[in-house]
Amino acid sequence: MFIKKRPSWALPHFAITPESVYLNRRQFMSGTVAMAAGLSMPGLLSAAELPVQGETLDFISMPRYSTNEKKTPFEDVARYNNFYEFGTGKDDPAKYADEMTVDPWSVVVEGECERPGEYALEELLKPYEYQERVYRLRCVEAWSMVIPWIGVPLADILKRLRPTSRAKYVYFETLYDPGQMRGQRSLFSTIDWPYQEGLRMDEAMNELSFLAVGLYGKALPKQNGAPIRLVVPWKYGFKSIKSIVKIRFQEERPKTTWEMIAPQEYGFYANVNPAVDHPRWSQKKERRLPSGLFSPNWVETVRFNGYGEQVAHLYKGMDLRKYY
Ligand SMILES: Nc1nc2c(c(=O)[nH]1)N[C@H]1C(S)=C(S)[C@@H](COP(=O)(O)O)O[C@H]1N2
Ligand SMILES: [Mo]
Repeated sequence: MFIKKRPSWALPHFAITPESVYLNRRQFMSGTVAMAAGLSMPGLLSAAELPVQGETLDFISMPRYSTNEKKTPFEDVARYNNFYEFGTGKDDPAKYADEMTVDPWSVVVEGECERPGEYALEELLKPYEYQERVYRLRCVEAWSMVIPWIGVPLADILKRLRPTSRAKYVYFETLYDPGQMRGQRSLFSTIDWPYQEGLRMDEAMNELSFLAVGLYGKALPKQNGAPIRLVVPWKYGFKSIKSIVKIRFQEERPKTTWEMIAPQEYGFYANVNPAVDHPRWSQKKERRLPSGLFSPNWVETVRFNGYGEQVAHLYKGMDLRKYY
């Protein structure tokens, strides 16, 4: 069991209860309402849970944000990964991510906001009820999965940190610890660690942007970015940065890992777009996992990965060939 200490920088969480938690408290008081609505009982307890490896999480499912497509089996989601901190092979993360410790975990918040500090993960998550959202994930390498994530909307957490008017972008950083991440010890690594990503503020505040702490009803497997990772389903998978230890609000557009490695191939925006091919391959189709040699399961790639209704307005007037 986690022992809660309340450090001086911690927020008084009662001051910032979001509407959803408030509603759940009310439903908790009249349990029948919660039961009738099919909500997990009792919302209040699940709100403070720290995702613990291998343990199940309470959540409310969000059909409004979920696709009905066939889910990619857990075995594929947890065994076919990109997490270069543990090696470049697809099966390296599942083999070696266990060498990383995820409890305790804290996230440093800095830059243009009123509440900078170092937050224990459970402090950051405390006010919220977890949601389940079944999203498509489309990798720039032309494969895709359908994953039932568990987590909280990114906007809820960012708003609580009170970004100032100068905050135009938000930057994220993955853990840098070569002692625990063998890929960071590799002499052949092309990545200048730590892995870095970023979003424009309005992208980050979009209703689809999500911080996942679990999948398939349990805490995130380490290879999927435990204990907390970003999920931006309308963008290529590399934007969905794993194992986050830093969030920074800033005025300038951040440099991001893949853009720094090969700017002509990977842009800052990285919106899924079948009309803009990767210089070395087509982006018109994708292999939907599970995919085998004899049944590759190719499907058409859709603009914004099928989330145009929610996000197309963010890019009005922008030439997405130029801002790829
Ligand atoms: N820190 C970090 N985050 C990362 C990566 C990585 O190598 N390191 N790979 C990205 C890429 S390319 C993809 S497709 C997704 C894959 O997420 P999954 O393994 O959970 O499916 O994670 C993204 N986040
Ligand atoms: Mo990817």
